[in-house]
Amino acid sequence: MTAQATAPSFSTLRYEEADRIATITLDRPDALNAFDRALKTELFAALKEAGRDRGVRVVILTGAGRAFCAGQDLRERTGEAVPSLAVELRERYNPLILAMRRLEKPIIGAINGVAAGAGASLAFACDLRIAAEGASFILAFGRVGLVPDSGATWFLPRLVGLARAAELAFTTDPLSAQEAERLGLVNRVVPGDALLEEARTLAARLASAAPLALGLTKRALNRSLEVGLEEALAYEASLQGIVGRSADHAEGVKAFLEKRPARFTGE
Ligand code: T3D
Repeated sequence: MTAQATAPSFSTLRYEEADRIATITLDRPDALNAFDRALKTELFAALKEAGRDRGVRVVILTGAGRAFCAGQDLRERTGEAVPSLAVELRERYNPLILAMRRLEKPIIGAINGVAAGAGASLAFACDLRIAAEGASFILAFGRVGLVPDSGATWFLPRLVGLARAAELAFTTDPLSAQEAERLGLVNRVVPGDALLEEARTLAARLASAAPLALGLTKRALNRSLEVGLEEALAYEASLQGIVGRSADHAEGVKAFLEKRPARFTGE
């Protein structure tokens, strides 16, 4: 266990860093961690911090209390001062989702409870999802007369197929963690009290892998969703040209031949 680094301070989330893992905990439990303006701003800043800090190799994203995230804070959507939702998405939610996909470090969503609306989108934007037994996903947008946003219409058909995505969006019925696992939307389901330990165990494994290779793998997987096979093959070759010259590749080969675990430095 390494000493905990000095973490930036936030008011709507907790940012903790230890053992090369940054854990971001959405921390507005009384509102089921719904996104108010401050949480969106701070989550964006926390992701930037995780990207900037070379000591961080993996991010865990979770929620405080009984929910993961209940989406947009609807208390901000009453009265005179309701902003244009198009502007809100362009300026706040969309940069957040893009920051998650562009962060070249794995993000593990530890889905501790309900993930609704943009909270579900946030879960979908993680690279891997481990869900607590009592967690659920709700495309709640339709319940308040909105369309799925923050990437939900993009991620969900790719994760579970078009028909399932349409059903979840049209009906807004909750999807249980168990059903989500069956559909391949979550990687595994664990008892609630084991969730963070499971996420940390997985994060520790990823934190000992070669960071450059992991980051470029995420980049290639992102890109694979947009391109044909020929372009994907060409891209893999160009990325392999980069990592093939890395000290970590040399170390991985050396460690294999010496029959010992590799010590990757990110160089
Ligand atoms: O607006 C834009 O910028 C566009 C982008 C939109 C993106 C979106 O996310 S739209 C969808 C917004 N989210 C929702 O519609 C979900 C609303 N919440 C719920 O449907 C339910 O709370 C849940 C199904 C998530 C959980 O239900 P339950 O019965 O377990 O809890 P509850 O009693 O409804 O909620 C507990 C408390 O959290 C309660 O506060 P109180 O009465 O104890 O003081 C409730 O008001 C609060 N809460 C839950 N969700 C939100 C919320 N407060 C503000 N905003 C919320 N989204």
